[in-house]
Amino acid sequence: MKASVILFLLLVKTILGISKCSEPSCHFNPIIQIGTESSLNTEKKHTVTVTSQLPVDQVKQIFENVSSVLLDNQNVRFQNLLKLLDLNSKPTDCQDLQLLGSATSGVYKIFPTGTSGFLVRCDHETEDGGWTVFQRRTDGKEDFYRGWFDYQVGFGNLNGEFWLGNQQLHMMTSQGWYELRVDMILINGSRVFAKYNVIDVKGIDEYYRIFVDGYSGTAGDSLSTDRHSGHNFTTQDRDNDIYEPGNCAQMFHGAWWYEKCHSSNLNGLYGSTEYAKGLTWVTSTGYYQSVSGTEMKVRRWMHKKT
Ligand SMILES: [Ca+2]
Repeated sequence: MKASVILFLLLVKTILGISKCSEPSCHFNPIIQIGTESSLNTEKKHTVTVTSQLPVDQVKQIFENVSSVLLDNQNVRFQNLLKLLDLNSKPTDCQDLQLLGSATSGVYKIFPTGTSGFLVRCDHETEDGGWTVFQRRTDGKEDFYRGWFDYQVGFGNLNGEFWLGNQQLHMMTSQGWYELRVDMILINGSRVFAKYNVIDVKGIDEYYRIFVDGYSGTAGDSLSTDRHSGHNFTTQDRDNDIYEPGNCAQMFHGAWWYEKCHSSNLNGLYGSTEYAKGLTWVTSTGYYQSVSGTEMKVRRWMHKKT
């Protein structure tokens, strides 16, 4: 599988001849296929096929039709896709690292577009690997009841419990098209997951608002509903939710994309069985139980190719 992926990229790179092309409007004749087997929503498929002799602007136009919620940062996303085809460029996420030969889960440095690089945890085991992990709870040792700045820049230990940082999550998910996977361990020890075909996290000016869509999995959907998708990030010291009488983060001991207030709260109080304060994922735990472990991770669609 991995060998075929690299062969494919080399083939595309050769066909594209990117390094020989210096004109901004130069033509190329690629066959780029990006996508997943499943649909973005019930109407629209992810797969975008670009064939022969299309000018760059036309290719961009095709990408623009992929999803209305991902229209921001078109140019950055597109340029990044081209950069991915250059195997000598710096890895922009764990997907790149995997394509470059990394096979072991652990801590690595990545260089998303527009950043000088930062450390992340890569999961190369779950569902073919290539996942960049941005949240992890394992034992309750890290304090997750923190303020806006801590959630903006990240905290914790990449080998233990951590939040990577809203800014990092924004930079990563703006550079391409990403899917989201949430892995959870229930208190009875069983593992469940929720996967979403699309995740996009806006910048600080838009309060790190999240969009998620395209659920599949075993945990049930407690994130892409109206309660979370399209809502701002709120912390105990920064009330960006739409609950008028109060701050959802304060009420439920968390920090999350709250509406008024939540059906999931994975940055909540570890182990809590108080109403809606724990690490709840309502479709799996209800409001009076916590999950005992979580990992939230993203991966570029480029993973899926033929
Ligand atoms: Ca409020």
